[in-house]
Amino acid sequence: MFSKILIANRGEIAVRVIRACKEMGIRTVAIYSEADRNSLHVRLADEAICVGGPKAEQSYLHIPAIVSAAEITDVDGIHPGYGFLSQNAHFAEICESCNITFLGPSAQSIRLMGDKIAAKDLMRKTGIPIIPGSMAAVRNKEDALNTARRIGYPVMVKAAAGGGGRGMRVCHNDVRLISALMTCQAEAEASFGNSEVFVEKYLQEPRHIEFQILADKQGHIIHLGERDCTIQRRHQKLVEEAPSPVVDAKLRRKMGELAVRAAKAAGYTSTGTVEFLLDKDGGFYFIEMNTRIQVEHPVTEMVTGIDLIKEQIRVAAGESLGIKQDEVTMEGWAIECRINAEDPANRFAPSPGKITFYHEPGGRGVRVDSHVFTGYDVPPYYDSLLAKLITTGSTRQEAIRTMQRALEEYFIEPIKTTIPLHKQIFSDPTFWRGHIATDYIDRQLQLGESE
Ligand code: MV4
Repeated sequence: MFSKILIANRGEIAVRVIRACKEMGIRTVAIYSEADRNSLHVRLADEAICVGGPKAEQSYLHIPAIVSAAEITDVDGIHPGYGFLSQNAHFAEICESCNITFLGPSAQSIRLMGDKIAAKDLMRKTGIPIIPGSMAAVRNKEDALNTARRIGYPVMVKAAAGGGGRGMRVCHNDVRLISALMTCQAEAEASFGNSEVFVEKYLQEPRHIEFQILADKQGHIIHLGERDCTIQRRHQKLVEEAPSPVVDAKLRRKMGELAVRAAKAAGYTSTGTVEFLLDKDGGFYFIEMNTRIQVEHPVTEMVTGIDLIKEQIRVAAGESLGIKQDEVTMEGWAIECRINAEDPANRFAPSPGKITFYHEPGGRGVRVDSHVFTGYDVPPYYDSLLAKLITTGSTRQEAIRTMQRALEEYFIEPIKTTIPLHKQIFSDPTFWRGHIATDYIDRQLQLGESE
């Protein structure tokens, strides 16, 4: 087992990993930027090293500084969290070359699943349903037009190196397709250094259903059920829940078996997530596999009782899974909402600044994963996530009612947050019915934001 782990991240996920390490008797090293000098993860870790300036490129993305910190403190593992370097195959390779275990899958799995075209092709060969469309990167306009004619409009143009919805465009005709190709290729080159794009059938109002995977280095792979992440805004998830209100036991078995088969085909180890789109008549299609622990992992922990960070550390240390597929149970319901430092009444404009009064909800059925405290200065340099509020209940209704009660108790002053938006969502009859569409935020809450 590891004796000391460096957490190459910040915010709530760094706190989450430090907590798991402490409970496992593993010493921890925090890295921080100059802007995070007074942050909670620095205070909770056994050791802390400043790796550079406020910008992510100067610190949390600065591989030489992070590896130096790991060498100086003589750690035997690095946990990347999510975002930053968590899906950077080059970083994973550098860790391994320094004889430091990267707490995640192999660099090869990261690279393979990072290329959405190669990942789709592997799934097609493995017999996993994929969305009809181009089998390779679009070569030219004619190629794209031929694909669109074959599958029929509307179609979606997606970046091969994208993911999570970044670099996507919906097209309803040839003219829009041609212009979307140009913009997507340019955006993809700028954002990912890879201009490859592909075309696939646009699914109307799908549900985003993802399966949590846990795989050890001895070849055992299980799934821990699904999460429904359909409420998103501009591909940023806002609310996640487990189980999904639209997945029954039969569909869960079918999708779970295919998620495990996808992970096996990718030679996967560690925690991972296989993402599907479920359409209105029950058809489902693989869209991508995330090779990191995800923001929304707590809802799976709450209904299965499994600590995913501890399992991720155990399998990285070479231990076999301590649980078999038929021992995995899902009890009750869990819902998570993301409390971001953004103003939903002002086009989700970022709202950094000093927090002069902070009070977290508590009581039965409430979990808060956060790094925030009274006096904390929310920096403008990183993503806006302040906290994840997770509530549980024996039924979905009870979990929602507990969420409504918890949101009433949550005070984060004086900055703007998404708390008012969540109060609106959880009091909306459409949400209570569980039949939400993908443009829910824009349509149902009249926020007037078009994609
Ligand atoms: C799609 C789609 C419709 N058709 N792909 C992909 C990543 C995920 N975050 C959003 N993605 C989508 N991919 C095809 N071919 C619609 C979405 C989508 C979405 C899907 C489920 C739930 C919410 C969504 C919000 C925006 C877009």
